[in-house]
Amino acid sequence: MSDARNNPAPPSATSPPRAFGRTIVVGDLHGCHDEARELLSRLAVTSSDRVVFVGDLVDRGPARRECVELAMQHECVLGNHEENHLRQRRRPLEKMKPDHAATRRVLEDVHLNWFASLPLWVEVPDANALVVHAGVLPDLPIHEQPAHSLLHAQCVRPPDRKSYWPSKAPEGWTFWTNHWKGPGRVIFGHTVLDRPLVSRHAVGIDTGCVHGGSLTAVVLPDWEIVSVPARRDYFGPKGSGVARYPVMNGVSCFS
Ligand SMILES: [Mn+2]
Repeated sequence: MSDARNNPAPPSATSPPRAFGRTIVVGDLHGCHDEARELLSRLAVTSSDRVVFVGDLVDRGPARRECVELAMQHECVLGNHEENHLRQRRRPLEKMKPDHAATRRVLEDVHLNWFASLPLWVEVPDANALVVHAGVLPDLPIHEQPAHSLLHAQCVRPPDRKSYWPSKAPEGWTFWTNHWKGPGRVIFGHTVLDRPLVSRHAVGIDTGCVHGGSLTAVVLPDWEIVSVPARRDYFGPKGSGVARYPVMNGVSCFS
């Protein structure tokens, strides 16, 4: 799958040189606006901080438009849920999944146009970090990564470019973080984890807020992890009725 959005990288994909200030990367919101406000408030975000959302702002949770409008004030990478809304942009509401139609009813053109402008990755050179929605394949520079991998990567078997859900992965396919050796430490969401995954070359921060888990951020350049608990389970738990699969370093995901 080719995608011109990041080729060449848009100006927003690379941070301006900055002598001080943090970069705060925030996990999948899925409409969890109360928790997002609480997290940014706890971090005492100021205008000298850079805030980057990992995508999947919408669907499932209670305040989808508010999450989009919050992210529009900062930076965001495209998530597979935003991409899905772009692909369904001209589909009549009655032909969409009810949850997706509910999102579309609260969004306007300005929001979808903003989705269409989102980069597939953001670089934070000062911290040698890359922000993507889902993951990357090993041995490919970021600008050669397939858009499908950036949006969906979970269990892979390089050099094959396919990816499987952990629950559907054949023998020998393992979570992408086991394969990626840099360059750069990749911050990602998309896969709901039972706790943040912190490894040498990857940091996973989707801790399933909309499923009653928590909303997690990683604060650069110190790589500090900060989470706030979900106020409730908005969509149904990942973990009951779905199985838990080991990902890496003792961290499991729900799939
Ligand atoms: Mn996702």
